[in-house]
Amino acid sequence: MAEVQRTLAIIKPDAAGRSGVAGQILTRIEESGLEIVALKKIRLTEEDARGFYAVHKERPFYGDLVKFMTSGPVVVAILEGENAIARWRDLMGPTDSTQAEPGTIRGDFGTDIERNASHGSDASETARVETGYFFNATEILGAVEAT
Ligand code: 3AN
Repeated sequence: MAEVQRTLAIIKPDAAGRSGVAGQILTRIEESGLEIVALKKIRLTEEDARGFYAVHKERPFYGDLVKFMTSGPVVVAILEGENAIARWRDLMGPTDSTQAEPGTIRGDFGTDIERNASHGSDASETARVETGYFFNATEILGAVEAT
């Protein structure tokens, strides 16, 4: 049986700032069978964004990425289901929106590699760190019983 996982989803400012788009993305998540077990709309501070993307701090795009991620509200969510990490990444499509097929979130709502509409954790350990970065246990459905 496939492992039940949790993964962090972020609807980035390019998508969360467009009327109706966050709702469409949340609908796609629910229609895919993934369960939204935590959800909030927030505006990241520079410190939030720098910390979240700390693994990329030596990369040339880091400054621009932090600027973009703080440019407007984001919607952050925890998704749960069997193989949730890979399933959410499949729904999003590849990091570079110009390479993403129509029908994927990045293909339909992203622009390029930076303005790519959404984020998803890439592995179990990053999912654990990333979900904990934005949510405490009392904000996650079932988390208290699950731990
Ligand atoms: P993903 O979010 O698909 O796992 P990562 O972890 O490689 O992709 O990159 C994190 C974020 O950094 C991406 N979502 C994207 O917004 C940004 N990024 C990655 N590579 C580039 C790049 N070459 N130029 C600009 N932004 C980039």
